[in-house]
Amino acid sequence: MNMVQRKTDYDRRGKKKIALFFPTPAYGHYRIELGLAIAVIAAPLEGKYELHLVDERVTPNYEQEILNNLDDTVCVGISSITGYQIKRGIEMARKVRAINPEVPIVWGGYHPSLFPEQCCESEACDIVCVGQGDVTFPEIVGSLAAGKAPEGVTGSVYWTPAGIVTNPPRPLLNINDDLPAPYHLLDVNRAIEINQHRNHEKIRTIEFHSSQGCPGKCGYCADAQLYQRHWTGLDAERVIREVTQIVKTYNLDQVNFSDANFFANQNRVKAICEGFIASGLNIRWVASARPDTFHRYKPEVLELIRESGCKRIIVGAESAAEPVLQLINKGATAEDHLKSARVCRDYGIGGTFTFITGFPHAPGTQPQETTEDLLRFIEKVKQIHPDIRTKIFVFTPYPGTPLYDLAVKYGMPEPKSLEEWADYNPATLKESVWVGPEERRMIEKVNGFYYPFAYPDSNMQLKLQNGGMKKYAYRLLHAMARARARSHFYGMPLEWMLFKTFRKETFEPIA
Ligand code: B12
Ligand code: SF4
Repeated sequence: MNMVQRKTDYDRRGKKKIALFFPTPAYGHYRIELGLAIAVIAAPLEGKYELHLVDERVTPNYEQEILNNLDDTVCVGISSITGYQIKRGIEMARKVRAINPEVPIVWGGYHPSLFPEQCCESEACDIVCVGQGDVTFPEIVGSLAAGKAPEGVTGSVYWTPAGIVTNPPRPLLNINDDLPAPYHLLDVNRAIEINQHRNHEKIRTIEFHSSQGCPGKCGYCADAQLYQRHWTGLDAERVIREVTQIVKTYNLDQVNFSDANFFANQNRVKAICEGFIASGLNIRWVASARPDTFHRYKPEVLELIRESGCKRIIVGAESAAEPVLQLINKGATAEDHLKSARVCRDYGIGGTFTFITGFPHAPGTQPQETTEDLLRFIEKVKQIHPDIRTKIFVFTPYPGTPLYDLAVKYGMPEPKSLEEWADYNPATLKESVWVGPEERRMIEKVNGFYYPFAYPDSNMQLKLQNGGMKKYAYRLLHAMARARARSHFYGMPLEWMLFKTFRKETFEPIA
């Protein structure tokens, strides 16, 4: 039970404003993916309240936009996944409290949904929306506007001076009942422009969410916590209609499907591709696939995927070692990864294959796959199809997953409060017991330099061929990186140090 003396007043009768904050999700310069979550929960309230949607990465004077609007406010909402977003969210909550301690603060998103009671114990949070907020958030607002705490609002948990109240969970919503994604509530053009400026590219790209959930059981994945391994997709006609709409409205060149598993239903994918072709939409698109599904698609559907503009599929390959694939319950084999690479090559589609190193192993035992093993496998993938980008991540255990429980069993300390979770992310877990500093440096080198130069993807090919005078430097680096990757000798990496030193001034960043 929380004994903090708060001044929250749940009686918000007559108040007109709602402020929603989407904090920066990660350290460093990630490509901005739209903060769709705060737009989705705000959409049903449009026209009824004065809405202030603030994305820390996009909204100019983002802090003032929240803090100057606390005078006549129903509540402030904060969206967060585990890690850095919590840190930024707590900092904003403290500032809100300092100006108007009576305003209720509502948290939602993956992390608060996993630990609603723990969140409510923090002074930064009064109410948590567990899971989807499309209906729960408007109902929370309805309760506050009627002058009371969210008593009986399914899917909500809230703090009271007498203790924390947990309402029953809300069943999953049918995705086809959702309102069309309310892009107009976000500053989409500014997000596109920031991304273009950062990546020196002309391609205008935004995300579209066409399905939710995934039937997979991967032991490191948080998706099942929110969607209970239940996959549902928007009907193909709706995807075609809404994608056409955003392409026209924002003059887009590319749409990135941010679904957990876009390719779960082959008939739907086929219908979407046919629709894109028939409408003459002429866009590029990118989506995620499981390694064991994509190469099993029918040739005629693969042909449609290419023809409709698919430029790249993102495959979570994770590992090539059988014991590791079993440990993480991937439901795919190394052979599936190689088959997926061949299908990409044969149909002229690029790929991004992600791998993870540093899965937990019992104290005193050796890892079942080293970074060195992974590099040898990646080499095979690259030789099949050079337009497969690869990225190795260092494993970060996310709560609510079987591998998180295993990591804790093997000795990883568990954060115990919202404040402690704020520092939990890949950048700060540098002392991971499963990946040493030497291996981390190796991963940084191959991710950021050796592989992109040794195996040029379509973007790098352009730089090697048309990069003005710079193309000669690119070609030299390409030859050196290729020799390193082939020989697996990365000692005395002079070229890497030079690259790191001069990259910003001389070369374009590698996205
Ligand atoms: C876009 C995205 C990103 C973006 C933005 C993150 C974000 N906060 O949205 C970027 C690229 C930055 C990103 C980075 C990472 N991500 Co990510 N990402 C996603 C992705 C693909 C889509 C999220 C999305 O936009 N959904 C659409 C919106 C509409 O849905 P939603 O966010 O779930 O919001 C709903 C509810 O959660 C709720 N809600 C959300 N916010 C709020 C706020 C309030 C006030 C209320 C009331 C309700 C509410 O209502 C919304 C509508 O129903 C998901 C996977 C997925 N398909 O969901 C992973 C996911 C969120 N990412 C995840 C992870 C692990 C990461 C990384 C750590 C990966 C990595 N190894 O680098 C990094 C973060 C690094 C860090 N923390 O330092 C995990 C999160 C796990 C966790 N415990 O939090 C997910 C679930 C992937 C997975 N299956 O494991 N990611
Ligand atoms: S396939 Fe992807 S989304 Fe599905 S459970 Fe595995 S990691 Fe999660």
